Amino acid sequence: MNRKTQLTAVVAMLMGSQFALAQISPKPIAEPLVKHIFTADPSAHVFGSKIYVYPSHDIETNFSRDEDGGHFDMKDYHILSMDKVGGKVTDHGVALALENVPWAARQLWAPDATFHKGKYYLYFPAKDKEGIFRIGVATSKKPTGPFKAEKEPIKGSFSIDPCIFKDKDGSFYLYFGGIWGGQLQRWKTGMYQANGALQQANEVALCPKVAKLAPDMKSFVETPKDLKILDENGKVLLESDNTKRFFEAAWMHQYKGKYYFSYSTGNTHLICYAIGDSPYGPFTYKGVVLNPVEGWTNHHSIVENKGKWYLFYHDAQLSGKTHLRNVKVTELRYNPDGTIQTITAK
Ligand code: FUB
Repeated sequence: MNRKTQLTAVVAMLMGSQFALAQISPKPIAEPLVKHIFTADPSAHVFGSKIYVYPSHDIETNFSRDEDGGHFDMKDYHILSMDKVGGKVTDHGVALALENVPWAARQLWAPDATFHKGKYYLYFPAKDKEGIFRIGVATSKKPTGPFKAEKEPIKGSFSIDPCIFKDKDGSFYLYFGGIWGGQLQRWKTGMYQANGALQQANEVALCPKVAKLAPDMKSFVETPKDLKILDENGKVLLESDNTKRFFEAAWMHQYKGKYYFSYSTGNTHLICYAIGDSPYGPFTYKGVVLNPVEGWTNHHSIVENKGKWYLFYHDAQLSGKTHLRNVKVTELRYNPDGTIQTITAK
């Protein structure tokens, strides 16, 4: 074998090995829904005959990267719509801007939306003027806005990543919470404590929160409750179960009469899910919906349209930067026993 043939053989061997392919050219399974702006944290819903996506709108920022997520410095929301998955995606422009939220100072993070009695409701987290994350609500006659924000955040709300869920009896529940930059660890006592510490490895993991909404859709009827996630043996997850325990990005959906609570594990970058029999839980951990994507964060929503189920998610394909993400969609499949088939997106 001469030198040229030897070299060609080595390159061919490297390119042919799984390792080389994974390292050299990871190929994502889906393309960004839009490329003209950065978008993240997609909450998808079907209203009428269209799919609407309520994402965060990522932007470049002067804030440097920190453990509190200061580099996620979003200032408005844009809503996307499409007739079907794979169809043309429309960006409806600014639906709500930070400057029009009287109580908010910065960081419009992951939102969600719902429809009730002729109105659309947008739920969103932002830091108030004291630097504390609260959850606000804004309303519109149209799913694409413009939305008008309430003067104050929802009383008794805190932390981030609201998910609004309508149960079969017509009641609405708000799920929320996020650790680290999302400040959930500062609310362990029910009061805000600026120095609230993260859990130790042997302590019970922090729970996401759930509260039932009042008929006005702008207030809670109760103090937010812990949403318990148990392991296969009925034991509550510990902080050290960090490939299973909740970190942020709550989502709730129903499938064949069961409640599916899904969420990100944060620093282990998975979207996991747990199944329960009531909107309040308890939930039993079942597995992974989505393996880690490009970028630090992982965030998703699950929605049915025209007889198929879809996972909306994000990665950092366009920018390669964790705080400049792009939303995507792929089909999600259930096994006959109701478990979800794990998706690997890259
Ligand atoms: O987009 C800002 C934050 O990043 C979200 O609130 C988290 O879920 C993570 O995706």
